[in-house]
Parts: sequence; structure tokens; C-alpha cells
Amino acid sequence: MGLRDSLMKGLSRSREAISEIFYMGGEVDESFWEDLEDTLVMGDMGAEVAMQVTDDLREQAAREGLRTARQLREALAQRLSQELTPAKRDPFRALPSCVLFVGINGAGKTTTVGKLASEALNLGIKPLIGAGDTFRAAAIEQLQVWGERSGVEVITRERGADPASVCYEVIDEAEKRGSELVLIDTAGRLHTSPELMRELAKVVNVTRKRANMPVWVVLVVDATTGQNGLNQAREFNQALDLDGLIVTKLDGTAKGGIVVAISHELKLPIWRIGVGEGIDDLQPFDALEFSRALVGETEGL
Ligand SMILES: Nc1nc2c(ncn2[C@@H]2O[C@H](COP(=O)(O)OP(=O)(O)O)[C@@H](O)[C@H]2O)c(=O)[nH]1
Ligand SMILES: [Mg+2]
Repeated sequence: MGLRDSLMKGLSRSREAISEIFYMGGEVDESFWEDLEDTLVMGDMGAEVAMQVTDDLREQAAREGLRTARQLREALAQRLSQELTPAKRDPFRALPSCVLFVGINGAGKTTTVGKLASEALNLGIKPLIGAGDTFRAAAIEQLQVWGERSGVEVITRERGADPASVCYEVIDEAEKRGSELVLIDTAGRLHTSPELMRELAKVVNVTRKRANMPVWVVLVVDATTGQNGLNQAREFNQALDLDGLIVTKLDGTAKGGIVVAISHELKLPIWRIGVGEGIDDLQPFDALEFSRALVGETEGL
């Protein structure tokens, strides 16, 4: 299955919910607009975005005489794509750069580091991976497996080592080797916790001080966690001043609207999306393509 197909399949529930309101009555009346707003809220987009988007679309439909389901769905996709904060730069292309991956356990940090290392290598970039998650021995081993898979070296220290000093050493090694892209995995917890945030804030500060290159902090969020994903994003952003997002598991049963809610509220760009467990299951993010997959027509995409 192609990457686009994985995303289309993953977001099929969202599209079906939208389809229902477009085809049930076929009349664009008051209840249609109410149903649209409700469907957007139910799709995890958040009440504020749902209301604003519905109001704007309603105005546009009146102004431009949009009537058919096709016209309205395309206008809806266009309007939703505006809620997604555009990326000014791509830290995996704007080199040199050092990216710290943060997020709760199971979000997909380690997997995403592996995928990005492979992506970079395929583009002729010299990446280096750092094992900043020293909390569990299994975490270090898992990252080493991804290093072997992608063919990229992983700098590790023993379990229990101070993650901030691991980052310091990783930058040292990157400078020695002339690596242009440093990808550092960090530890998560099951939930956000003050202790985790303090540890990560130290990791970020030490890395920023030590690195002679831009340092980016990216939150990896599992799209299937819905509203909980938005809460995590708020907490991580408050503690660490995030630079951007990577949303994973969009091939799964995610509602997808959470992507819009987070990007809109925190004004953070989405740099990549994960659409599977394999090394190549990572996609650049295209706001309009994503919005169409979320609410638009399936044909012609
Ligand atoms: N379906 C799917 N699974 C993913 C994706 N990204 C990660 N995973 C899976 O999610 C689980 C947790 O990933 P991991 O990288 O260990 O998360 P971490 O705890 O944040 O480092 C693993 O089983 C991964 O294979 C994705 O985009 N799609
Ligand atoms: Mg991990």
C-alpha cells in the first residue's frame, strides 16, 4: 500500500462522517450547517475551529453560490487547510541542525528517529542518532536496532546516564564526524509529569548551549490519542517551547481532526506524519492534501 493510500485509509472514518451529512438530505439548509459543525467537533477539531470554519464556509457558499457536495467539500478542505500552521523551515533539510524528539511513551519517537535517519541518508545527508532516552535499557537497544536498519550510527551511553550529558557528548561526536543532522531521542513517561518536564528542559538547555547549530524541539504525538494529544501538546509546549510537530499513526483509527486542533491552537507546523511502522512510512506534510484526505472527495486525489 502506498503512503498516500495509508493516509487515505487511516482517515476514512473522518471522510465517511462528513460524507453522511453531505448525502443524507442533499439540502444545504440550516440543519446542514449545524450537522457540519457537530461533525467537525466530533472529529476532534475543537469547538472553536469547528465554529469558525463552518461560519466562514457558510458565508463563502452564499457569496459564491456553492451548492453541490463536491464544491462544498473542496471549499471545506481549502478552509481547513488554512487552520494548519505553515512550516517556515524544515529542520530535516535546513542543515546543519539538531533535533530533539520529545513526547510521552509510545508516541512513536524512536520509530520516527529511525525513519528520519533513513530519509536523510537517502538524500545524501550525514545524520547521527543520539540515545537521550537512558531510562530503560530496552529503549537504547530499540534505537540501536533502528540505527542498524537505517545504516546510521547511534551514540549511546549506559542505562541511567544523565540524558543532558549524553546530548552534550552526542554533539561532540557530531562535530568530530562532520554530521550535519543530529537526531536525539529522549525519554517519555506514560503521562506528562513535572519531573519529566524538568529533565527535558535541562536536556534542551544543555543542548542549546553546547550546539553550534540550530536546535529544534519537536513533539511527537500519536494521533489516535485524540483530545488527550491536545492536552499533551499544551503541556510540552508550555514547558519546552516547542518548534514543531510530528503526528504519528495516521494510518490507524485516528480521527485526524486533532492534527488541526493542535496546529491551530499552538501555532505549530507539522513537519512529517507517520503512516505505518515501517522505515519508509513517513510523509512530508501537505496541509491541503491532508485536509482533502480528512473531509474531501476521495476521487481525483
Ligand atoms: N501504525 C503505526 N504505528 C506506529 C507509527 N509510529 C510508531 N508506531 C508504533 O508505535 C509503537 C511505539 O513506538 P516508539 O517509537 O517505540 O514510541 P516511543 O515510546 O515514543 O519511542 C511501536 O509499536 C511503533 O511501531 C505510525 O506512524 N503508525
Ligand atoms: Mg522510545
